Amino acid sequence: MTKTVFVLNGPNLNLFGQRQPEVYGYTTLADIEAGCVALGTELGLTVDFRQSNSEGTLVDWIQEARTQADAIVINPAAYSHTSIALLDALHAYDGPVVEVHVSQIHKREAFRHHSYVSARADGLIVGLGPYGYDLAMQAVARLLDPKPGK
Ligand code: CA2
Repeated sequence: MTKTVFVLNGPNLNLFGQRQPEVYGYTTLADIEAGCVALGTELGLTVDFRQSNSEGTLVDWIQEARTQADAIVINPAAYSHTSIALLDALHAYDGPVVEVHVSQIHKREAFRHHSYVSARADGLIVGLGPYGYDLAMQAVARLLDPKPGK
């Protein structure tokens, strides 16, 4: 049976490719979704890609992942820096979690340097643009099916 990965995206990420290209580039969230789905096929993973501007909806999806997803890739966007609710929800989730940020948050404003979600994430990928999602997909594939010595 193929394994399922929830790729969850937080507030304003639907605007990728439409505003602030100097920070976030020209790739749209639809492009990122297509890349994740294609890579998922290569890796034998079913991708369920979602975006919400609502913190509560993201909490609901993380709770849904407890029974519906083998791993979570999450870009919590601005909720990274504010949301204990997302952290608590992720603490109730047993599978691998990889946190992605398209921009290099540690080169930006001080308020972006801390992520509550990082306290639960098994891995972090920051500053590598949309390619970070590909790396996160490869990371969860490896975490779900570890190779000896790697
Ligand atoms: O670098 C990332 O992926 C972020 O998670 C993006 C979030 C930001 O709050 C985090 O600190 C880092 C914001 C995404 C907002 O995206 C926009 C895209 C175009 C125009 C306006 C916002």
